[in-house]
Amino acid sequence: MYYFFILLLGLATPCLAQVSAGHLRCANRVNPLGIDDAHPSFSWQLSGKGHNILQTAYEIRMNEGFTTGKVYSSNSIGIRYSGPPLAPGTNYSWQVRVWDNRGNMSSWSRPAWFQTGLQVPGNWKAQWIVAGFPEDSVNRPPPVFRKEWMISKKIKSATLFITAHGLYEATLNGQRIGEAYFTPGWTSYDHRLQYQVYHLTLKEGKNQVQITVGDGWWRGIFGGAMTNNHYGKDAALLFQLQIEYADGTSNSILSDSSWQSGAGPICYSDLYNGEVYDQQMKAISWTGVKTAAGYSKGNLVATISEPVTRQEVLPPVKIFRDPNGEQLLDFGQNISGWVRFQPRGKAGDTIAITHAEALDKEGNFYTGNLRAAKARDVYVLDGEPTQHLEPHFTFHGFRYIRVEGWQGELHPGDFEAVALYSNLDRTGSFTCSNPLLNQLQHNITWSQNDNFLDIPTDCPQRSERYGWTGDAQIFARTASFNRNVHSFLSKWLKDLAADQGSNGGMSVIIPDLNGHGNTGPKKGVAGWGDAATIVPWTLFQAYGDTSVLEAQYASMKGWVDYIRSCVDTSHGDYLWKAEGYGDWLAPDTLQTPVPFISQCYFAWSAHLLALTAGALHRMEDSLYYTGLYEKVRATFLKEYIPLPPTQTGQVLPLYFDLLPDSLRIAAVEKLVALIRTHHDHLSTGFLGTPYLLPVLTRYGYTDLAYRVLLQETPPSWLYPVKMGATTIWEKWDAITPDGTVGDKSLNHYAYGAVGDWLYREVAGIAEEEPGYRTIRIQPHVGGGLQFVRASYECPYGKIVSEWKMEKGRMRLHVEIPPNTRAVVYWPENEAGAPQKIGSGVYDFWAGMGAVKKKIGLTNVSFKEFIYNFGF
Ligand code: RAM
Repeated sequence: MYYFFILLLGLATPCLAQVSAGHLRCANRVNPLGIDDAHPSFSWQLSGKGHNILQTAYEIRMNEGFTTGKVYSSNSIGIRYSGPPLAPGTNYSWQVRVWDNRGNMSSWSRPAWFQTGLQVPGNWKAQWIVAGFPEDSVNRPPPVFRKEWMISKKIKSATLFITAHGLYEATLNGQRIGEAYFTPGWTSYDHRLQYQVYHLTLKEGKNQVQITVGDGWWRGIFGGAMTNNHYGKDAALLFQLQIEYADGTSNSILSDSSWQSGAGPICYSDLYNGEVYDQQMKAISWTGVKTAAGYSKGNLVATISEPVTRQEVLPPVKIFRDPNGEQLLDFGQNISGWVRFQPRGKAGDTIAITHAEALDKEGNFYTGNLRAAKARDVYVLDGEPTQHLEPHFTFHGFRYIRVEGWQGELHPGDFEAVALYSNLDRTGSFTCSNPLLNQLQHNITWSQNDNFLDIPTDCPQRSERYGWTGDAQIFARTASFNRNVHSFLSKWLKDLAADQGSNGGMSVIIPDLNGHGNTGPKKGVAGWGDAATIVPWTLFQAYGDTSVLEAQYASMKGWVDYIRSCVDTSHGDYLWKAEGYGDWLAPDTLQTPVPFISQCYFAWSAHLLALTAGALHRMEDSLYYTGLYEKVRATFLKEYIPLPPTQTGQVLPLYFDLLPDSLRIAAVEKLVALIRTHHDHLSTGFLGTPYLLPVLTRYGYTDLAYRVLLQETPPSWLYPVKMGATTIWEKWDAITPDGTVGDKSLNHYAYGAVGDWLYREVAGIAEEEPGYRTIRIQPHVGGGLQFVRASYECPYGKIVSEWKMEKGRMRLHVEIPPNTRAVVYWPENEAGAPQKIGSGVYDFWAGMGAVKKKIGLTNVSFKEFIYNFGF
């Protein structure tokens, strides 16, 4: 039994101090460059002393003279710009002030700014250029493009708009431009090629830019078949620099036929195999360039997500020789990125660095799970005292490296592993009294880091690294706790929509590497294609942003209509029998039938679409898809009762609420029995795993959920932890107890989807309505945990939920940010009412009498959880 209290924060404490507005975001980012949205969104957070701060009004003003005037609204996130049309390539600064519920007015916030992009293809004056020299068709060294020019006036500002077919790295007067790597990123290039915007510091006199364009996803070797030229044959550059002078004049430096090109010191580069770099190549022999008038500018779009940047830099924890005598370094953490090192050797020495995730059973360097990826960077040294070396247009998933060709001793200080991934704000933290669970959380966050390299990938090491849709949809909820994935996943969803088939069908990977040119019909796989509905819905829950739903609506609808179109309804049934991957990698010999899974997802997607239509006030659609959902569900009940006797066979219908009350109890009991026959172990694969513990908790079996979570023998989450994993494995026993490393990835975030349960149910932080305007705090004690500390930076600010056991009682500590409310549920409290302490900080003490009680099924209706969004 749970009591709940609604903290109506608008009521209680008297006015103590001024309110202020800070943490300004435009389009979810800090001072973004290159905004092409005509109505970018503004968000801010309130702060102030004392309890119960709510916003009652706001005013936004811009340097251009635009002001919203005082708007009576409690909204502080996602406010759309509503002023006069924004000009291209222009810097706008903005400020906000707010009024609170005690009549306080804040002062104007510190200014924030954003710079608009080029907005329309017609504003691109630059021309696409390609190398003018005959290319070595085997190695295809990335071309270097060069332009020099003089400046004789005082410069006011210089703004660069740049993109490439391939991956570019640009320097201005020898200095790298910007901190972004793997630009322009990977998108559905035919429809959406991103450009980036940089503010440059030019000098009076001679200026020079050099841009190297690597093969990347555009034309490099990529995909299981190790073929190249997926999007085109040439590496090409588009460069437009707008210079404003102090005297009010301006001019542009544009990529055109006046540029030069040459082969540079990077002799070879691709994402899987690695890079070859010749330090001895000192001077580039320059020739002209060719313009490529036929290359499109119609697909150019502004970049909405955060760039990939350098993140952690790790020193080696061990330098050693393996039993085979190979020279190895261990960096102690499985990462995505590369190794930066101080070369030592003489002219002509060749150093090769190969990357691996693991050592084999005998302790030897193991690359058997990389498939065709060579993951090898090769450097030919010039023998001169020199700076550090590192690759440019490749990345590797690794913890260990093998060094070949090194003369003499290796010094730990000469090597470091550089993690590279999308620079998303860290939003969540979770720690508890169980070190193994803390390591699990560590592994989840690292698999997220390593696989959020511009797109959400399945794995970062082998010759795959695709945006597998199934993996992304099951992990999205967890991902949104750990980091701010709002823009990152919104960007990927745009590619999902762009690559969707004309019939709404979907490739299982996005961007659709193999079928990107296909504008006709495509097929679809349950649990994978459903990323089209589940990911937007997940973002809506986390960020309260209906614009994601709006932007994806056609795609969501397209997907559900696609499934509907596969169904033969002539006998009144709505049965989707699609084949697919099923409960991928489920360890049980008895597998959950794929058509059953398809039917579950058909219902779930129809249901989420109906809710989405409701949230967007499309009432006709809402009714239609609710009706469709009911029919799909009715067919499900007709066809699939009794449920397949697997854990996933119970979990999906329970989580998706496909069963009438009369069948739920039996399904829950069956699930419990199936777990018991597996000696309190899970037996679920990719699709069943994320919902297993949430279902157990929902139906009052939190104790059992903890037991399953805390198992240390496979299949379990903690078995890899006990085996020394530093990331989440693709398969429960990717390394078997005798130390045999199979052919599976050791860095797949899918099973890390349990992270959602850790935040939501163990720490008890959840959205009571989308975007956390109302927060639910409902921790679940168990598993012998003595304390849990979690925090989550929601759009309004920081939420904290911490609990600890003290002398048989539970102390719950809660903090919630201004402009939110919370509903706090906690175990029956013998001690009475909660106490408030400090600003937005609350402490509760609960007697533990009720903790072990099962929640009656009637108290926990699915509808409460899913429909209770307040609209
Ligand atoms: C594997 C991928 C991915 C999974 C698919 C079905 O090759 O690694 O994780 O979604 O297959």
